[in-house]
Amino acid sequence: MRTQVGIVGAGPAGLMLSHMLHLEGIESVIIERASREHVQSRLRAGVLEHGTVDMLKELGLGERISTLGLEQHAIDFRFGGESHRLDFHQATNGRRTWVYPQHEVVTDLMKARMQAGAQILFETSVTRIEGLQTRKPTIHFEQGGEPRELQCDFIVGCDGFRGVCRDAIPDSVLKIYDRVYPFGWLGILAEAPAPTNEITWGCHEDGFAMLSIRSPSVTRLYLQCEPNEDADRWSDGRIWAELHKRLDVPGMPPVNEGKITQKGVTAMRSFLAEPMQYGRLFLAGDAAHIVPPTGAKGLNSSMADVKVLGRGLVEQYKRGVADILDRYSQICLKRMWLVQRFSAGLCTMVHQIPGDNAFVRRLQRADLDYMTGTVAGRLAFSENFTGLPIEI
Ligand code: RFL
Repeated sequence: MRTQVGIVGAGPAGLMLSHMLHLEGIESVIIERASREHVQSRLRAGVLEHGTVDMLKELGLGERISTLGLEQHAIDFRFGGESHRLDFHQATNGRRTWVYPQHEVVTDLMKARMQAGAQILFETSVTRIEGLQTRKPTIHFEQGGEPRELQCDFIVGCDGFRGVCRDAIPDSVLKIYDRVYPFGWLGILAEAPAPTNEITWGCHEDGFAMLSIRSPSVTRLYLQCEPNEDADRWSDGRIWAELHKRLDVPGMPPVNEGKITQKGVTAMRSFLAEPMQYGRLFLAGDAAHIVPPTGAKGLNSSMADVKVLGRGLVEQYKRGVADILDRYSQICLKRMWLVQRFSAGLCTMVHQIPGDNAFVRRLQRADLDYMTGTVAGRLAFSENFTGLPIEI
């Protein structure tokens, strides 16, 4: 088999890149380990940045977002027993975010790709990639128990944090930056209307909590917990009691209880691999970086990478100009370190960190006061949360 761009992974990054290339007449093949149903039903991210939504709309994928997406203008930070509403729409002169679940983004992308006759090999595992410093890099995979090969001009690793592509970059070249946080999130989906349309963050002395509307009848809720917490130790009663304690404040509608339909624990990690390219291999999305979910940057960062890479590949194929491709890692890393800074900073500001003393806790409180109570603090949060520009 042969193609122009071989893509490993049909998550949001892989599907979006394949879609962008198709619109410019560039051929790609995606190889995906999981089934199509599995890929489309994975419940993950929910907040889309301004730039991500613009990108989806520009590429003809905006129809369902326009009707199902819930536009967000503010976050309600709750601490000290009070509500502190941070209006990022106002602070940035009109920038906003959308609540539109990741599985809906994937569904839109999958539909567009399938309608265009995309070549996606599902339930097919890539075992290794090689020849990255040659003009004919190769993807090795297994199909029906048989070893096969796909020869490409370029390989793009969109295979997530636990994929195989990053490992193909020699240890002497690859530098890893990693931080694992000493807490996790117990996440639930509940059949209950959210008490407000706005995302609510509870920064409580017993731990962080978050509430986000998913649809008029479904709420997504998170509670800070131990990093390796057993979700079964949390009865429904215990979950609702903690959510009320950490999120409810006088004068605001309390958390609405309902049937819990999904429950799971997410670990918190900051991770970055440098460089994001090696010879004819490019890494995009979670394959290159992970952020704690506090800043809602994971999916959005995957889209930002793909925007740069898509443009670089188009320049290369259409005009023979390699400038963007050559600088891909440099362009993405500059923005990604700013995203890491924001996500890690927010993560340590709002969680209770085991072992921290009273002084650190008062500093956390001062950070929250500054962020919500000053013009500069509100603006800094707002421009980061709604999405930093991509300088190509
Ligand atoms: P993905 O989605 O992990 O897709 C990688 C794909 O590669 C496939 N694969 C392979 N295929 C073939 N051969 C192999 N050897 C393979 N190895 C792996 C996998 O099956 C998979 O289909 O990476 P991508 O495309 O970079 O997308 C990244 C996003 O999924 C991720 O960043 C977000 O979900 C993170 N995230 C959030 N991001 C946001 O922007 N906003 C949020 O509000 C937000 N909330 C979250 C999140 C992630 C969470 N979890 C579960 C990690 C909330 C949670 C709980």
